[in-house]
Amino acid sequence: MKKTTQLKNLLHAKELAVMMEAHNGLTAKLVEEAGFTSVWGSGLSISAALGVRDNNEASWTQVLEVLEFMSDATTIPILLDGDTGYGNFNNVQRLVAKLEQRGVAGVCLEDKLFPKTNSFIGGEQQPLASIEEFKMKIKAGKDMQLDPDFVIVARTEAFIAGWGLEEALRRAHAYADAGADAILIHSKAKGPEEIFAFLEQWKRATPIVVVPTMYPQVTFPELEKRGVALAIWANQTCRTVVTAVQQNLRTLRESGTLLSLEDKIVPVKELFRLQGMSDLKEKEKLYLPPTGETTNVIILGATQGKGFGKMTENRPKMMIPISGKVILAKLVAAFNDCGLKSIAAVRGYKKEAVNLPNIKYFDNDNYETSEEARSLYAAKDFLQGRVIFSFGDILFEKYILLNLLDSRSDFTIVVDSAWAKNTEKHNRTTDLVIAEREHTPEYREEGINLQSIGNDLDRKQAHGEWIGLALFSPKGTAILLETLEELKSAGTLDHTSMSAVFARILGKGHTISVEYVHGHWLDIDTLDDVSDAYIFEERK
Ligand code: SPV
Ligand code: MG
Repeated sequence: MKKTTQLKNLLHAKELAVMMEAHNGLTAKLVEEAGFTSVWGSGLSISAALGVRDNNEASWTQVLEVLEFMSDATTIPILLDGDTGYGNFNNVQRLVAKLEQRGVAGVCLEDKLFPKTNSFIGGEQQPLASIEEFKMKIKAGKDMQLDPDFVIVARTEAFIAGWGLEEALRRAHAYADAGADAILIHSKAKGPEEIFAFLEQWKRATPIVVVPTMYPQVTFPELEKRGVALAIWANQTCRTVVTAVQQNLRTLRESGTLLSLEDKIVPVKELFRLQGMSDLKEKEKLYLPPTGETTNVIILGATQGKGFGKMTENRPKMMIPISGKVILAKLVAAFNDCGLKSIAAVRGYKKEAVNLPNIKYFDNDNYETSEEARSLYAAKDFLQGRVIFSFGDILFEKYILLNLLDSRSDFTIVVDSAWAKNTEKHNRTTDLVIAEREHTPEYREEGINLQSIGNDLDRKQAHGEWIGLALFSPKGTAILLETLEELKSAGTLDHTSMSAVFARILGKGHTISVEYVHGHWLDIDTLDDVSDAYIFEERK
């Protein structure tokens, strides 16, 4: 039900309704959670919470901002204490329009003069607005509202200003005549008698609202029996906050330890709950691409590498420095740069030399007699959820990783189509790829799947080379793990390369997507590659 309609219904229900004060989004939410059915946007409390006086020191748009947070945080209606309407009829019209836009269900306007002062401060000196002028303010507000259920409460301060019952009634009638949806009759007397006297005389259908701050002893049945529609508990939330903060801060100052408060204050997670974090978590699942922390990266770097001479005497290939940073550190930085923080490296040769921080390590101690599948299997605890697989001896441009992370396939491998032109590399053993089609500028529109992969394919037919980067969806990772387990049971895990693992996955009928690149990466297989890598890195 619309908030305006809810408020209107509360005013016209048979039972007395109670409206509870709030002064920001959090307290408005707490009011709703406590079971109240409407919120009083108290001028006193909102200004107190802003650290200013209840004298229109906060501008009306500043109040509006607070109201907007309160309205967003709640599903129950809010009645704003709109003071005098912050000006004349024109200001009231603008106020009503803005409140409607922000989902505030109604406004209460009082017959004092701008800038007002709180009713409990020197009340008798407070001048009242002329009845005629105030009536037209009410009418201007009513004429402005678009939603017929938006509520305008007219509040008379006749008792507050010391004018007595007759003036209070005269004003109440005039405001009801002007179209007010309810009359708030305010009093600062220590007992409810003058309010009761007013109620005795009020015979009209226009509902009556009271604020029993100064006569808190009055009971519900007493008010209900006399026909009050709504009682506003106008400032007790704010006073509760002040009491609790004063007490707890004193305790903290005196004890000097946070422990003195731990059992007296809500846990941080209660704040998260009130902020609706669970809702955001649900939406993240719906709208966020599954990147970042949920993707595990596994870097294979168990081998020494051949032909690097002294360079790999005391460290494996992935620890060779290239322009001031070892290859593994460069890889980690590249993954971090794309939001990937959960990174593992598989070590083997000279594993003690592999000691970069913030990486999880797995070891393949049989690195001398085993191949890539064995190393990957060593990291099987990391084969969970979405996984990026990377060789430990490659460098690549960031966009390659970003494009790979965008893939929605269960298996995606990055294939370099520039390989076909790089005749120098034709003499090396590489993981050749035959895809459905060659690399064309349009290939992304339809996507291309892998047909075969291996280092024994016909070079003339090959569309490119697998660069050693791959992405597995959570389902893909599960299939990968199952495939590795099968190889283990068959006793062939030690002698299986990664390309052979992909070939096996293909053989099971799964589809592997090809993400083409044309250069912009390199692998480090020889000493020449190391100097190429310097140039590659300097150019980046
Ligand atoms: C407020 O809460 O700001 C009010 C009610 O206007 S009272 O303080 O009782 O005047
Ligand atoms: Mg007020």
